[in-house]
Amino acid sequence: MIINRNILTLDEFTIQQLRQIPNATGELSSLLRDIGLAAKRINVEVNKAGLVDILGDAGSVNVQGEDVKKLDLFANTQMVGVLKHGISCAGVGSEELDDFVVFDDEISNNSKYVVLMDPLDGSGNIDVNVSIGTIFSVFRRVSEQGTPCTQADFLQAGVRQVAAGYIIYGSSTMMVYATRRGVNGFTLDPSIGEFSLSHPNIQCPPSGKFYSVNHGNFFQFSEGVRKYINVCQQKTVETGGPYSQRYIGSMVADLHRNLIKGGIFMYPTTKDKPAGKLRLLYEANPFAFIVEVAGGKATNGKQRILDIVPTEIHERTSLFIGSRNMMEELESYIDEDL
Ligand code: P6P
Repeated sequence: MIINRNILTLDEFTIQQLRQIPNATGELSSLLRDIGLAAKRINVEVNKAGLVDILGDAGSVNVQGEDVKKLDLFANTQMVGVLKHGISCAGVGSEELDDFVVFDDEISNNSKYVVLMDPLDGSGNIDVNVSIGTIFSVFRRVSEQGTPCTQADFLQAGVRQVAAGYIIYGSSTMMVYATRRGVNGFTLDPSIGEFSLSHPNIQCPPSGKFYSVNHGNFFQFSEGVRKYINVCQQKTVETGGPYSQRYIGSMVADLHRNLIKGGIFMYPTTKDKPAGKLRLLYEANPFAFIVEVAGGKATNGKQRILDIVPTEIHERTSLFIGSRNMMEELESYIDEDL
């Protein structure tokens, strides 16, 4: 097997991007490299889960009321650690932390950014070896540099993100991140221990053949959503199908597939979850940013995800996200609900 040594590593790529931006300080590049380091450490534990006592429940419940897995806590510790000890982040919000954390040291207080994250999404799938992921969202702080970050830094509309991304721990380990300059994917090359550029300038196909939804909730969905799902099931070659239903119950895996191949992912509100299940700040927002930069769309059924102004850090939302043409067909049915 010949490995192309001309492939850029994540570090080389972020520095190359940095050189193209006048007056750039390198803080964002440094932050992305920090996240890449945490991802490599998480990857080691995820890949050997089952062999060591890191599987299973940590014996606690998080603010979401969900059983915390040992790997959840490990991933959170790794992500908070690299960001706290870096030069680019003033504080973090995390699915695993009740409230946002202010790093409050001189270098952190002088940092430009704050980060929101789901350190290990889909952790319910860890014990059955299904792909899981880390999700992150980066905002430029609105509070004064030189002072501790504040809640306002974290409760910004998603349109103000400067970067967002995810790491998928799957058949290979990939880091995908977006800035306004584009979406790029990096595959971890075990031979050099570096994320290497494997998917430059990712574009979400305007149409696809995958629709992703938990059919177990079908009769809890609105009439418009049910109509659209029925349309998906009746697609033919002549009408852009046939479609396949693909839903693995791990958001990072489902959305990564649909981003690359085209498709639509739906997590509507249900009677059990009238505000939706997925979290706005560290699940919906980062993926909405990535998918929009790649040419797709993301809404809560009524408005663009990135326009929602959050009111609290663990706020939930419904989520419809994916290929532009599929989203627009969905919207024509949801509009009937309104
Ligand atoms: P359901 C995992 O728990 C998660 O947060 C997402 O990764 C995933 O898309 C969703 O929940 C699955 O939820 O209710 O279909 O099992």
